[in-house]
Amino acid sequence: MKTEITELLDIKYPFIQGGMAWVATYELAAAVSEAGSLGIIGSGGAPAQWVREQIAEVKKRTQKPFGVNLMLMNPEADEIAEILAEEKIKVVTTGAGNPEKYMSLWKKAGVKVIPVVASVAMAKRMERCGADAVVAEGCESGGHIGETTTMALVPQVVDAVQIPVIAAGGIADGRGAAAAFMLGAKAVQMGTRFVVAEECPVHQNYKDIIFKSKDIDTRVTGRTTGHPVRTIRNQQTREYLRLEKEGASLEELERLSLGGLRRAVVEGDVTGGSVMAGQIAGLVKKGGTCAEILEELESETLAVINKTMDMLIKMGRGSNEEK
Ligand code: TUI
Repeated sequence: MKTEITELLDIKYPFIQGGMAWVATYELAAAVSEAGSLGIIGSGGAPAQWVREQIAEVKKRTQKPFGVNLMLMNPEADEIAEILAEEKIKVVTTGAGNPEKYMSLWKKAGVKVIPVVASVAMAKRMERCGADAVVAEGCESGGHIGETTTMALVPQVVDAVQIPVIAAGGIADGRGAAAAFMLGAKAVQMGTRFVVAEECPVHQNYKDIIFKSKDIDTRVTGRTTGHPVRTIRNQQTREYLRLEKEGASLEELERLSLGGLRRAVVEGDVTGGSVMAGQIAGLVKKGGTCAEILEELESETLAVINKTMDMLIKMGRGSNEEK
């Protein structure tokens, strides 16, 4: 499935893995890259030294391209940005902010830069400052989100920029991927689908909650603080939303959520922790290795596109009839 993105990144599949905080460690990133896609280490709020070690571990395990996501609210973002340039990381994605100030540093080091954006304005700005592509991430995604859905955001971003657009948010199978291609995306980024991959080292409780979740099981906390975050609903989200409704202070809310993601991912505390996952979690019912996930995504996507071509022929609008 050659697209502008598979060519740009020198990968086999147009399905890349989201750089999820705490979740996307070297084990997952190396497995996804080795299987033929782009694995991405998620820096989240981790210290710079941790990021350096993770890069070394991926390099030990694969010769294939991989990426690092820089979460821009990380207090050590400046230092991590330097490391990414020093290590000549093939692809850097960014999240939760504007990476403009690092752009020339990365471009000089030959790093391909793919900011994650949640609006047309940010996509245009990123194109102007030299981004190689953008990930247009709809609010169906897990974790830190914007306002607009994938269905509405992707075609608007596609129309607004010349660089290739990668769709993200609410996609976990071939139907979603085919739909994203119909909207003009040149690849798809997935998070929740890769959380349950065999090679992904999150606590089994985290994977089990995803398998058990239904369509209506995610909640968005933090809308009042300006940092909306989507997670699977649990005791933590109930308590947070109750406090938010009562007008609790920022400090009180932060105290509640601090370390919640680590508690869920590492300790398996899926009731009091923060189980970040997208709205598509309800569709994710099996794990599999990264290689199996990618092969299945490819065959499903091609089957959907083929079915669409059959549909056109039945409608009397197949390419042969039109000639
Ligand atoms: O970054 C994400 N998703 C994330 S980051 C994260 S780490 C975290 N942990 C605990 C609490 C909060 C966060 C978990 N999930 N997705 C990419 C993304 N970026 N979504 C939305 C944006 C975004 C938002 C605003 C990008 C740019 C932007 O620009 C604001 C500005 O500076 O104008």
